[in-house]
Amino acid sequence: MDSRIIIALDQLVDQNTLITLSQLVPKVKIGLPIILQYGKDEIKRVLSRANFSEIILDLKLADIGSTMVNVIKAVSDLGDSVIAHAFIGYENALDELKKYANEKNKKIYLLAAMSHPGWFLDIELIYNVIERTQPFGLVAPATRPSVIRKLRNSFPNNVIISPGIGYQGALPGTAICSGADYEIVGRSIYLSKEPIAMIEKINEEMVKRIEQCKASET
Ligand code: BMP
Repeated sequence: MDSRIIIALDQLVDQNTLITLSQLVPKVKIGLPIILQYGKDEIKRVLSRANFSEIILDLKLADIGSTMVNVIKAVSDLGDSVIAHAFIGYENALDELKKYANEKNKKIYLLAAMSHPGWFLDIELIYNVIERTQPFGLVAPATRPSVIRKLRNSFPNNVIISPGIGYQGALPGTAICSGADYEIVGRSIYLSKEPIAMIEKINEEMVKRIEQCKASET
């Protein structure tokens, strides 16, 4: 099975490590902290020899449309897709972001619910925003499998990517067992002294858990 890990880079690893990681996992999520810390050109340089099939920009977008478009304009050549919060709503916010993203051939992921314990919004509140925005994908918390199941039932065609594995407590494979397509892993990898060995270990654990949950379904 191909790896279903998305590396969340909120702290930079060296270029050689990144090249090897890109041979092991399909996608990377570039965090705002490293863009602010190192600048766009340095991030571009570090990514240039890596071989990710998708570079997702996590610019923490939650604003009126015009501001979000300006943020993306500044760094859009870094990646293929952008994540935006769904709770901000559609008119003069996600509608404008969607229009700009379509023009620039960028995919949009809507963050439907968050992974940390303090998140308090009801998932049903944003269904209408998802329906209207028609994003490529959704971000949903690995720490809340029931939320992933609800989203998967209501939005069978969206790619669901899921943070919360490792440092936030969810075990590798749990989000995919609930209906996600990819699991986002950050600190467990970039803070590890041996990120390559760590990714292999997480991958193995993920595959094992997915096989177990598939077997229990049949
Ligand atoms: P980590 O594996 O280190 O917990 O990283 C998770 C990544 O996913 C971070 O980049 C974080 O900003 C992001 N994220 C999250 O953890 N929960 C959410 O609800 C939404 C996120 O974007």
